Formats: sequence, C-alpha cells, structure tokens
Amino acid sequence: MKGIKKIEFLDYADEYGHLSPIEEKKDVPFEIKRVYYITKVNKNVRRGFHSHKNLEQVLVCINGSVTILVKSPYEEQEIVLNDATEGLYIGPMVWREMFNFSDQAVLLVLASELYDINDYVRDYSIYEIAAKEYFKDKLI
Ligand code: T46
Repeated sequence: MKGIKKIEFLDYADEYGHLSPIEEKKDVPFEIKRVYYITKVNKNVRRGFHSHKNLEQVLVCINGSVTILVKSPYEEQEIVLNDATEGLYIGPMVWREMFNFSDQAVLLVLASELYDINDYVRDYSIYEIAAKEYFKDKLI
C-alpha cells in the first residue's frame, strides 16, 4: 500500500539476549524528534482514528502484539505487529487505527516531528477529500 512500508531492524542475538539498534536517517528514514509509547491498553479498545498532514512515524511493538489498520481512499490493510525487530513506517495522509492490543503490549512510536495538534486530521470525510488529492499522483 502507498504511504507505508515494513522496516526490518538489525537483531544482535547471543546467549545474553537480543539487541536491536534504531538510528535516525539510517534505520528509519527521518530524523527522530519525538518518541512515545502506548501501554496498558484494555482489550476491545481501538485507538487512532486519524491521519497526519506531515508527520512520519515508525511503529514498533516491542512487547506483545497489536493490529494496525492503515487506510487511504484507495487501499486498506491490516498489519499485525508482534516482533521487536520489525517496524511499520506510516507516512503523511495515511489513516490509522490500532486495536487487538495483547496483554502487556508495548507500542513504541518514533516520530519525525514534535507533537502538533494541528497536524492531525480526525474527521474522516475531510480526510478522504484531502487524501484523494494527496495520493492521486503518488507512486509509492
Ligand atoms: C499516532 C498513533 C499511532 C501528547 O501530549 N503528546 C504526544 O506526543 C502524543 C502522541 C499524544 N499526546 C497526548 C494527546 C492526548 O491527550 O496524549 C493523549 C492521547 O493521544 P491520542 O489520542 O492522539 O493517541 P492515539 O493512540 O489515538 O494516537 C497516537 C498518536 O497521537 C498519533 O500521532 O499516529 O498514536
């Protein structure tokens, strides 16, 4: 689907455990300006329901599992994140919803910008009009 991609992180594994480094502009395609994480989400809770105008993010489920619905006016996909060595890049103007959080799930998010409430598009009908235009000529 346009506007998203899976990223594989390095996994240094030995008898002492696993270590995955994430560096900006290398393992993720932007400078990391903000990090946040989502934890202790009850079963049946669905979060998100928005897109961003400019923000790029990489979601990594570093413990447990969570399902991410990513959607544009043209395409839609559900992706299960359950591997700490795997990231989901979500670019601008992709609608997202997060659900099916497992017990103990930890969703780590790396973001290209500081928090900006004006970057959110939460009304789906407004989103759809803007995203049709945005994705019209996009190749990836
Ligand atoms: C996204 C998905 C994956 C802040 O004050 N600073 C922050 O950096 C963030 C991310 C949130 N907040 C506050 C705003 C709300 O009062 O935290 C509260 C919960 O945020 P929100 O309802 O936007 O959470 P989600 O899970 O719906 O969405 C979040 C991110 O906001 C969003 O950018 O892409 O995770």
